[in-house]
Formats: sequence, C-alpha cells, structure tokens
Amino acid sequence: MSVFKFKGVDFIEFDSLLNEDERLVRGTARRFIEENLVPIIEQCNREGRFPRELVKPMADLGFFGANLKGYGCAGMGNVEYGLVMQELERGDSGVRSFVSVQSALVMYPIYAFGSDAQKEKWLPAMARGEKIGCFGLTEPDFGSNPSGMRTRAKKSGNEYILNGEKMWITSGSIADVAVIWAKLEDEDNRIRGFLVETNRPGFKADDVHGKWSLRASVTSGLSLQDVCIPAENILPGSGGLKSPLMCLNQARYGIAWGAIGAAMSCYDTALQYSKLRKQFREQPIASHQLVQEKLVWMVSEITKAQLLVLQVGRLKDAGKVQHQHISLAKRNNVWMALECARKARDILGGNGIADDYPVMRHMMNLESVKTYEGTHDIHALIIGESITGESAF
Ligand code: TGC
Ligand code: FAD
Repeated sequence: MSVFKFKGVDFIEFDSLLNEDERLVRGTARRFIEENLVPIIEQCNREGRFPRELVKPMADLGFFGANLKGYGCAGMGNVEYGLVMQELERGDSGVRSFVSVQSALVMYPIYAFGSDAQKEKWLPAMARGEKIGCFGLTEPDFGSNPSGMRTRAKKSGNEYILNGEKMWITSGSIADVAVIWAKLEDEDNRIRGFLVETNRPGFKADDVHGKWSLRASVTSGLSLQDVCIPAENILPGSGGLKSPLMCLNQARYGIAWGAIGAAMSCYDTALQYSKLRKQFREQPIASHQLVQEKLVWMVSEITKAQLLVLQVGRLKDAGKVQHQHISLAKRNNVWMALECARKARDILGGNGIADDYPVMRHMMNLESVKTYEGTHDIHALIIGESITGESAF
C-alpha cells in the first residue's frame, strides 16, 4: 500500500467548473478507490491477479454502463462518468480497463445496436456485475488496421457459424459473453457484431502471461472454431467498421479521463516525497530548481488535460462531440500521464522503482494505454486527416 495518502490535484479551482452531482460522484469514487483498491493493488500487481472481488461493489455504485440510461444503469452525465474513470485509473489502469470494456465496449454496443431482447437479457445483469463481457476486435495480424480482420461468420439455417482468432482481449477468459466483430460472408464480408456466449463449443480463451503492464487485468487470446450461435445473437443495428469504431469512441473518452487519474497519483506521490526526502545540506529535494521544474511540468499538464476532457465531456453531453476531439484528448492525456510517471519516477530516485509507491506500476500500465484503443501515432493520423483532409494511414 502506498505510503502517502492522496490529497487531490486542483491548481486552478477546476472543481468550480463541476456541478454538485459531479463532485459528489467523484467523491464517492475516490473514497471507494482509497478504501478498497489502494490497499490491495500492489499485491494484485505482484501476483498478476485481477481483483474480481471488487466487481460487485463497483456494480453497487453504478460504475458499469454508468452513462447509459435505463436497464438498471446509473444514467450519469458524461463528465460524471469521466470522473469515475479518473478515480478508477488513479487506483490502477487495469481496473479502469475492466470497467471500460464492460461499459463502453460491451454494454454500449448492446445498447446502441442490440435488439430489445438482447438489451433485456444482458444490460441489467451486466450493470449488476453478474455477467462480464469482453470485446473482440483485434486479431494477431490486424491491430491498428482492424478492417483487414479474418474472422468470418456464415449463416446456416437459424444459426451463424463463426471462425477466427482474436488477440489481446481484456477480460477474455473471465467473460460470460464476447462481442465478436466478424465479416459476414452472406453480406459481401460486411463487418457485423455478434454476441457469443463463452460457453459455446468451439470457443476458447487463453490468457497472455508474462505481461509487464496491466498485470491486474486479464488479457486473453480468443479462438473460435465453428462456434454456432443462434441467428438472434447478431447485433441487428451493427454494420460496417463504423460500428466498432463508435464503441471505441466511448472507451477512448473514458481513457482520456482515466489517464489524468494515473498522472495525479504520480504527481501527488512525487510532490509529497520531494518535501520529505532530504539531500545536500539537509534540504528537501523540493527546494531544488530542477525538481520543482518537473513538478511544475506535471501540474501544468494535468491542469490542461483536465480542461480538455471537461470540454470534450460537455460537447459529448450536448451531442456535439466528434471522434477527432476524442482522439485528441486520448492521445494528449495518455502521453501526458506517461511523461508524469517518468518524471515522478525520476524524483523518487531509487525508491521510484519499488512498489512501496504506485509510480512504476502506473508507468508500466500506461505503456499499454498508449497502445490500446488506437496507438498514439494512429490518433495523430486521425487528427492529421481531420485537419488536412489527407489520409496518411
Ligand atoms: P475509415 O474508412 O477511416 O472508417 C470507416 C468508417 O468509420 C467511420 N469512422 C468512425 N466512426 C465513428 N467513430 C470513429 N472513431 C470513426 N473513425 C472512422 C468513417 O467515417 C467511415 O464511415 P463510412 O460511413 O464512410 O463507412 O476506416 P479505416 O479502415 O481507414 O481505419 C481507420 C482507423 C485507422 C482510424 C481505425 O481503424 C482505427 O481507429 N484503428 C485503431 C484500432 C483500435 O483502436 N483498436 C482498439 C481495439 S479495442 C481495445 O484496444 C480495447 S483496450 C481495453 C480498454 O479499453 O481498457
Ligand atoms: P500494430 O498495429 O502492429 O502497430 C505497431 C506499431 O506500428 C505502432 O507503433 C503503430 O502506431 C505503428 N503503425 C501501425 N500502422 C501505422 C501507420 N499506418 N502509420 C504509422 N504507424 C503505424 N483489442 C481488442 O479488440 N479488445 C481488447 O479488449 C483489447 N485489450 C487490450 C489490452 C492490452 C493490454 C493491449 C496491449 C491491447 C489490447 N487490445 C485489445 C489490442 C489493441 O487495441 C492493439 O494492441 C492496438 O490497436 C495496436 O495494435 P497492434 O498491437 O497490432 O500494433
């Protein structure tokens, strides 16, 4: 457990831009993380264990599908939802990942593209944390370019038969249901979403071992060999690559907030450490100009990142957000958080590499966050295309 208690980061009265409900939700999530995740996360990270015991308490607080309406979901605004993600990732990116996948990548596509029966069957149970989901888009040979996917679905009577491989799938081996994106042969290989119960014959999930990042999150490879699902398991409103990309917008938005949480944890740890640690003439290292410059960089970038996601969240609530806005926020904030982790690690000196402090864990986690949900460079190309009109993929 970290030796310092988190004090919050608010340099320019950012809180005054939040309404009472938003501050309340943030406070609830912050307390939950302090009391339930912070005490166990370093051990989970050492053991490579996802803290599954937190699923039910997180469900009870309305964290799953938090910004969806009805079906037992909390119906939060997008800023409230973002603040929850911030606090979760202040605890650990892997736990935030679990909630992102459950909410944005599984509940959202069922909500947006599902039939009434699919919504009734899955959403309340997922909101209660009784059912867990995973999202299968990436394949061994198709990460940044999912349009090349090889996974296929074929209609056969009242069933679809699915074949293919998915790679790097968060929560893969603990999921009850997988949202599998596949090309439907009967529709000229158009990409469609399918709900695949993971106990279907031919479905296999094997965990990735030896990760140095997101160790408290389950990551799996999926194999589908002649997996038969009833025809009603297709997501009827899905069609084309646009559908999974719409899900990614939801998840990338949450990551943009979440990364601020990881950055806050690193900054706050470095600040408190620098006031206590003395070197040269019994001076705290906080009194050295070079240390101050690093801390100032961190608080400046955290502050800018907060304002960025708040604006994107307000646009999202107003139905005006564009996916390029979300790319900008995801790209900037994850980069910023990773730089904060590196500077904080430096300020902690040798202690920075030990798990008495959360910094190195955040740094390693953020290496994945920089890559998943669209790499840093892919988001540069998305923004680049938007401002120049030229595709550079
Ligand atoms: P492209 O031709 O550009 O686009 C196809 C259609 O989709 C539209 N579109 C979008 N719509 C909604 N939201 C977006 N973000 C969209 N981006 C594009 C586009 O307008 C077009 O529509 P239409 O009507 O003309 O058909 O497609 P492309 O094949 O050139 O690819 C574009 C690219 C590279 C940006 C896209 O493939 C991409 O984003 N690649 C990155 C892949 C990625 O992010 N994978 C994430 C996997 S899931 C994951 O990592 C979970 S981590 C766990 C956790 O979250 O914690
Ligand atoms: P590649 O696409 O091979 O990219 C490798 C490098 O090449 C990157 O630096 C990239 O920026 C660069 N590159 C690629 N194309 C271009 C280009 N045109 N121009 C310039 N540079 C380029 N996926 C899911 O579907 N579901 C999940 O739940 C999920 N969870 C994940 C959890 C973890 C821990 C990780 C690490 C990944 C997860 N992913 C998931 C997969 C993730 O989305 C992919 O790793 C990511 O999209 C990048 O794909 P890739 O790893 O194949 O890298």
